[in-house]
Amino acid sequence: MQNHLSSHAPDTIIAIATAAGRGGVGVVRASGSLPAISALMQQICGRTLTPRHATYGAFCNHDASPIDHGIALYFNAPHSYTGEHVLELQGHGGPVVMQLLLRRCLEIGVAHALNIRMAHAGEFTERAFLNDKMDLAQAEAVADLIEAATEAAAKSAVKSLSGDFSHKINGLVAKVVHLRMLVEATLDFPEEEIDFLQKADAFGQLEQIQTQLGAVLATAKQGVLLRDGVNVVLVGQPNVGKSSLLNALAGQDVAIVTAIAGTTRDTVTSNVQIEGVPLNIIDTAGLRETDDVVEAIGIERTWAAVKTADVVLHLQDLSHESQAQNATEDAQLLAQLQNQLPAGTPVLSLLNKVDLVSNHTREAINQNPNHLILSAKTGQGLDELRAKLLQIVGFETNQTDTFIARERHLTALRAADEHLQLAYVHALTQAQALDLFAEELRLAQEALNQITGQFTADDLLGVIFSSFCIGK
Ligand SMILES: Nc1nc2c(ncn2[C@@H]2O[C@H](COP(=O)(O)OP(=O)(O)OP(=O)(O)O)[C@@H](O)[C@H]2O)c(=O)[nH]1
Ligand SMILES: [Mg+2]
Repeated sequence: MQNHLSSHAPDTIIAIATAAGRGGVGVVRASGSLPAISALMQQICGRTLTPRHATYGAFCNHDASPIDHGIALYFNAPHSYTGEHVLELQGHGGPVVMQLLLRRCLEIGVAHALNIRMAHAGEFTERAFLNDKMDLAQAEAVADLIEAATEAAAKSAVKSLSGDFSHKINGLVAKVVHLRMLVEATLDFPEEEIDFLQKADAFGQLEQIQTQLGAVLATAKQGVLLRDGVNVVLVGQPNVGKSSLLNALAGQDVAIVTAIAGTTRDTVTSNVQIEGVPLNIIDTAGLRETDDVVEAIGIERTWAAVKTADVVLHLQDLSHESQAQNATEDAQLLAQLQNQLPAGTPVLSLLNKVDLVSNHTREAINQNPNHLILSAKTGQGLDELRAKLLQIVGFETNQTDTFIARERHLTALRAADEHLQLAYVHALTQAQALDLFAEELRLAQEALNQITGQFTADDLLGVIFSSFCIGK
């Protein structure tokens, strides 16, 4: 890893590693220098611990009275999570006991001038990254595993954490480096360059890298969906069945449903998953002209929710008595939606309450492929809706080798892809542009390296690790 170690703080950091609140076990973790960790062992456990052995005993206060009894674990550098000397005190999981242990550690730091301080969010993992215990994509996967909202997301995070994603990136980088060497060697012999490159199948190699990168990008997109989930916003006129649909998708009564138009005022969100993709389904107040102050505020909130949508579901009521009137209003609503939404946000038309209409009407609508017909009441059409949602967001089911990924990774992969394309253009169109070809390859390599953290600005590292929880 480059340059990061120089900024490595020598302080010893401590934190409660377990979640806030009460639990069977609570863990205080310390990582840092040998003198500091040794002092903590001596002062709290009363002895020097054998590395990687569990030792049961009292955790003592300054007057030797026990704060708690528990298991102490010492990991000597570099054989620890952070690569530094690490001490873990596993006590009873109460907030006060944990605070007392933490305070004791800080006291020992002050008494022995040992620079022991509270850890920042993600600082243990940041040190693991700085000490080459893991690369940046793996470090990010630690946070993503902890945050995973579905089983599929957790499985993908473990894959990234085990290095699957990094391995693919490193494989690509190795191929780019090989090609760069070839091209740069050729730069010194301009008269033979094209011939030489052709013999070495430089273009074949480039195409192969592009294909491989395309496959990684496709998998990474799936990984981003699993990590970030999708915001699905339900909109429509009052009474069309938005809240009923939310309840049907959630499998429980989260929103109030009545036959009174204007029932929903606040937006109501429910988290559901389809094939492991986390979805936030957001029910909103029905859209119409109103003099009611509360309803008007609700409608403002609907428009605010619409702006956060990855997908909008525009619900319409098939059973409306005055179809013509409602069709006009729905057409206006759709125009308004398209006005408010960022370009490209998909809007799916749903015709609800199909259970109330005649076979004849149903068949007529079935001919129109732009609508999904369903009944929030009977559940008819819900499976089609789920499948359609996955299709719209681009999730492919039955993918077993998905690793978790972030928008940042997609940006880097796309940048690498663009540089490879430019490299191709330079090499193909102008024989004398081989230095540009080489330069684009270098830039592609740099973009790929951002994913694993070989070339990552310190401020970006700050952003990444500060989103972790404290103690990790
Ligand atoms: N028969 C039938 N009735 C439905 C269906 N979906 C909703 N309803 C009924 O339509 C009425 C309105 O449903 P809601 O889910 O409250 O409608 P909404 O769009 O949330 O309405 P607002 O909150 O007022 O905007 C209720 O009486 C529901 O039971 C359906 O598929 N079939
Ligand atoms: Mg409602």
